[in-house]
Amino acid sequence: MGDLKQIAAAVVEGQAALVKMLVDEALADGTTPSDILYHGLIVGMDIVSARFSNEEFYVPDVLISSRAVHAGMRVVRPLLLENSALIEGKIAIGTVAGDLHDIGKNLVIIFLRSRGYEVVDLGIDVHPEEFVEAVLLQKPQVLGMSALLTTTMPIMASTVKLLEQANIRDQVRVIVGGGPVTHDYSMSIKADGYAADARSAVDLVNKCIRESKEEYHGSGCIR
Ligand code: B1M
Repeated sequence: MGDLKQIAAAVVEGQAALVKMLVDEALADGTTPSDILYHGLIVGMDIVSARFSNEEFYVPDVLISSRAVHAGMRVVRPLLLENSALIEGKIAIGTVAGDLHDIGKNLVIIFLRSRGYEVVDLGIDVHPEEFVEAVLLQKPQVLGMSALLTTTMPIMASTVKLLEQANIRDQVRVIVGGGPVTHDYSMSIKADGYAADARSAVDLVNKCIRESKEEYHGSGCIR
């Protein structure tokens, strides 16, 4: 476990080259790619995520650590995919129409990708029709919407309604987040879940993906 602790520490310190070297060494020593991912890279990113939540780390720290985690992921991902050791899950996520704020959304994406999820970044200023199109074309298990303005939050409700009208609401878990969004709001628009920050967004997605695999129908991931 010594190597894995070093990998986690190097992720926290944001040392990309060191992470890659330690991952290569651990593989050469016979550590499994799955152990490297779950007991090294993800442990490191969980520490980063906790420090970010506690305001010990700021956005640039997260970006530097994310570069480091991705240096390791590039090595283990192909090996994990060979063995299907990654949790299979696809998330499409965007900032709603009229809203250009994407720093928070991008952090959520970083944490999700660090967990091994495939993320389709729909960008900013995404209209309900574009969210619906993404569900039809990309077939994600989870659709994420981010809003930072009180004036753009209603787009989340319009999107849920449009998914219903298109008869595809039960094909996807809808999760929402962003500054003015609350748990109560997510329930009022019949979303499946709300996350206050990037760390809880990953926990929520984990739960949604597990539920979607059990052909879960009806109420949402957090209710
Ligand atoms: Co704007 N802005 N802004 N702004 N801006 C806010 C949001 C504001 C609160 C500032 C204020 O007045 N105190 C205010 C909104 C008020 C309101 O409606 N409640 C505001 C305003 C009014 C505006 C303009 C209208 C200003 C103007 O032009 N008059 C304008 C609108 C432009 C538009 O979008 N159409 C505007 C513009 C901008 C900039 C372009 C200058 C810039 C955005 C740059 C960019 O994103 N590329 C900007 C910024 C940077 C901010 C503040 C200062 C910081 C936002 C941020 O990035 N936070 C913000 C004030 C503030 O929040 N303190 C403000 C850091 C980020 C890590 O946190 O985005 O909350 P956050 O994301 C978190 C969680 O919310 C959560 O996880 C993230 C990580 O932990 N989360 C999710 C986010 N999305 C999630 C999705 C999930 C789950 C969790 O699941 C799908």
